[in-house]
Amino acid sequence: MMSHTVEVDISQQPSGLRFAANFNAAVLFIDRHISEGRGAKIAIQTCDTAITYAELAANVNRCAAGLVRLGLERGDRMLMIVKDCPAFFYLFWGAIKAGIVPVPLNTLLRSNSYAYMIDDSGAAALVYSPEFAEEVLTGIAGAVRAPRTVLCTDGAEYSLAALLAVSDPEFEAVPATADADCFWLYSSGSTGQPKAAVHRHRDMVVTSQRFGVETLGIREDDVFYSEAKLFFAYGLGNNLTFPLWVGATAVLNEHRPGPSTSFPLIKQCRPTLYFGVPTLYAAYLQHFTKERPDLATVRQCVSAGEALPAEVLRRWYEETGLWIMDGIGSTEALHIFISNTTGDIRPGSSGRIVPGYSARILDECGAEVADGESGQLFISGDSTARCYWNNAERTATTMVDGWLNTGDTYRRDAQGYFYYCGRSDDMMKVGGIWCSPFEIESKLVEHPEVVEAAVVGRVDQEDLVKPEAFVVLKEGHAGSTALAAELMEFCKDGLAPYKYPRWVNFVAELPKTATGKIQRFLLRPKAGGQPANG
Ligand code: 3UK
Repeated sequence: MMSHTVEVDISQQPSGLRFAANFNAAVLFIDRHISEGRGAKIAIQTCDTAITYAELAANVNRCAAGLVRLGLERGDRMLMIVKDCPAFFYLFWGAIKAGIVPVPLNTLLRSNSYAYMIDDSGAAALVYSPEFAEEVLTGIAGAVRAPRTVLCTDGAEYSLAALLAVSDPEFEAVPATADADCFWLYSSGSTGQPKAAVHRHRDMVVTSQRFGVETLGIREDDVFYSEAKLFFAYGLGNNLTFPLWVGATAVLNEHRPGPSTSFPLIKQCRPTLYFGVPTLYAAYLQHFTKERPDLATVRQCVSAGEALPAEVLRRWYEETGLWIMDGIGSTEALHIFISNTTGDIRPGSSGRIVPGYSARILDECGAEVADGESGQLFISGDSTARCYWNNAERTATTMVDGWLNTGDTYRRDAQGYFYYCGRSDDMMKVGGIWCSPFEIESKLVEHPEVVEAAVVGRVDQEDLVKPEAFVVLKEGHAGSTALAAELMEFCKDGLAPYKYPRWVNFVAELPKTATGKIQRFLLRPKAGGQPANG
């Protein structure tokens, strides 16, 4: 078995991660723990089960063997619409071990998005949790070319559970290299069509070591709890790669995060590291008068996904005695590349560059700006995606000479602290998840009374961004509170639930350029329409 392992030289910090010529990440993140004597330790904890490292390794092998038996081959893509549960781990690592490329998808999406991703990826297989059957099966029906193999994790006759039951618990990792393609993650674009960031075997090692170990200080005795789900790059790092890198324990919540599902689990599993998003920190603060989570064992809270308003940070500290470490990451970079650190938390700042990464802030001409001035943030580091799948144009504009254009406007002060100043495009983050104005506008104009619509980000009383719609109605129709409510419901029905506009304004016309392009920036309540921190 160990012939496929790697030597990652983690003694050479921060300069040298050395990968063996033959490198399959699954050996390091899964099998290593058996050879290092962690077989009996709990790797995954849920509200009703605990999976040891030995069980995890055996099920990863069964999954790899089972997928191969189903006819999946090296390089084939396997879409995963799977809730946070042990099967997510078996599928993700089983695929990687067999040289199959897992592609975890956002489980909140609708069938048309799944249909698009099935066709865009040319996936050979798709695995889903029974909870998502309706949207997933409709998506498959709507795709031009359905995946050859479709598997439900359990509950169905032809299920992953049944496959594991008849598969071998031993599996030799397929030879790979640190630079070989390993897994993909989709990221949304401003025109609404998502694009897949292609990540390599080494990328998870780099994020686990650079941000996990060297910045956050993750350890073997940690218990990880992530409110962000595993299908986000943020959640995938927090709860899947980081714990498995140091041989720690991950706590999984298969339900939507919120006081009723998270608080009992936190009480039961006693995490030491807590990963949230600004929207949830703010929502929990609102809820504190009724009920509080038991954070007695937590030594560090982390936030990412969107800017953490300074006020939320301060109030969380007042209420819990815990500082939140805000950091910016992206799907393309895989995890956090600029971050605050324990003992050095600057409210309103994203912190400083994470070791192993470099940042440049450029003006429109591509020249580096002076300290204190804002510009486009570019970063480089060893965990950035090789390319976007099947999209040479976006690859060429986003990944330039080893630098990744983050699409964010930032400024850096003389001490090296970075301050978020908004997006450079029209995209917005709602609850840490991408929201394309174009997608919401397209939905609104499907309504029989709507002629056209423009959507922008507006900050709410918590300083967090939510979509706001400006709608032009057909002649003879008048705006009303009832119609505004109807349009919100209409959007909730056809879009991922977090994407509906929280405010609807009826207007006579929309501001347009001479070429007819909507000038969304003229509709934004203030420059950038972004949180007023920093
Ligand atoms: C925004 C932030 C200000 C920013 C992510 C941690 O969010 C993640 O990845 P996505 O691809 O989005 C990336 C974009 O989100 N953003 C994220 N964090 C912050 N803006 N302050 C922050 N702290 O626009 C960025 O370009 O969904 C976060 C780890 C892994 C991730 N993928």
